[in-house]
Amino acid sequence: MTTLLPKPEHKFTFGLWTVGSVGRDPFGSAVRDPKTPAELVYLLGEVGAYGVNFHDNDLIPIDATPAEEEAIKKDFRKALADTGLVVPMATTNLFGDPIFKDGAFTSNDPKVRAYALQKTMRAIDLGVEFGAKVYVFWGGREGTETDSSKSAVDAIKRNREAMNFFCEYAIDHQYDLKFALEAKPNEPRGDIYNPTTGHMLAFIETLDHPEMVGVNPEVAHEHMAGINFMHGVAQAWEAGKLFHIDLNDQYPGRYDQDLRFGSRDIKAAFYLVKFLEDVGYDAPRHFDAHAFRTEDYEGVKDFARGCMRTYLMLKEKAQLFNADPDIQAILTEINAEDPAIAPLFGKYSAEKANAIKAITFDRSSISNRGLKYERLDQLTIDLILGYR
Ligand code: GLT
Ligand code: MN
Ligand code: MN
Repeated sequence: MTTLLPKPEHKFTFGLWTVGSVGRDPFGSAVRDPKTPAELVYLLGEVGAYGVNFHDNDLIPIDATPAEEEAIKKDFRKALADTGLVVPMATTNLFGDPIFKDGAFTSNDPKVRAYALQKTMRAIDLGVEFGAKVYVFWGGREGTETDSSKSAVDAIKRNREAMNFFCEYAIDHQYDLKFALEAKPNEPRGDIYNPTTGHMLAFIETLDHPEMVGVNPEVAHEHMAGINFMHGVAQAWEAGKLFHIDLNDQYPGRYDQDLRFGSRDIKAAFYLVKFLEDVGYDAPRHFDAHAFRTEDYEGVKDFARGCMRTYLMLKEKAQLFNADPDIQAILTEINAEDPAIAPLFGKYSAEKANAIKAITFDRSSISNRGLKYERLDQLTIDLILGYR
């Protein structure tokens, strides 16, 4: 057993907006007093996080004067130096200000689209100034309530044009920066364009510089849509596009809950952690979640510690799974190759095609075989619950 203490190599990060959430929701006002960005960095240092991420306006309020901006940056920089925290990721707030009520890059109003370009370029500069290597795009307002209002095809084209613009901007400034697109099906808009990680992966291939752009999948966003999150993550990984990840939890079919990681669907969280650890995912593990509205800042620390602790417990469980003789025996059995058939797979040839066509398959003997998945699944449950 390890101590389950977070270490820098785990790359556990939190957004300023996560531990900094004051608990506002559509029905109620703040329940916690706001903390400054520097204070939040000290809080994260205390719980053992590796890094902190921000939206431009989490750090610098949208109407800050240049003098205020400098003072905030100075305090923030000092807090980073004091705690050793780094800033691996940054992003733009393109959803909070009323100007973005009908979207940013996809707005019908060219002035809004130009302002979104300006705000994002400035925010990229700010992120790079603090060392960010990944830049996230979450288009929370890029959508509609009524599809009478916008062309869905124009929206794709406008989004593409914006992403191509930022890729060239980063190249032009010789920034060591990759972009990560984050999908969400709805909320705050009635519907959001590119609603899943799969949509984003397809969109990326249409860009001028697809090699600079990957995804930032979020557990809650795919669970809202009832989708198996780990499958989307695996698709992104296999495509070389898993640049970042937002870990939290969510009951399907509900509002965006951003629950503590692993607190709702522990089995899904187990398969996710096992996947990330098995493949050797090495980018930040970002907890994009917030504490219950019932909590004070001690509760916020409990929340942050809990996210990391659950991840580390599940990582241990994944190691146990990989070393468990009963589980591994079943996996070996169900993954066995057939030496007579193996040479027929792979790249097409006329000979292989003819050979496959000529085989007589005994469908009933093949399908009569029990696959032992019930036993395998129960062994997994036993393991997760600590009975193995
Ligand atoms: C917002 C959203 C998150 C995004 C953040 C990045 S902001 O909290 O719910 O999922 O990752 O813009
Ligand atoms: Mn997110
Ligand atoms: Mn979310």
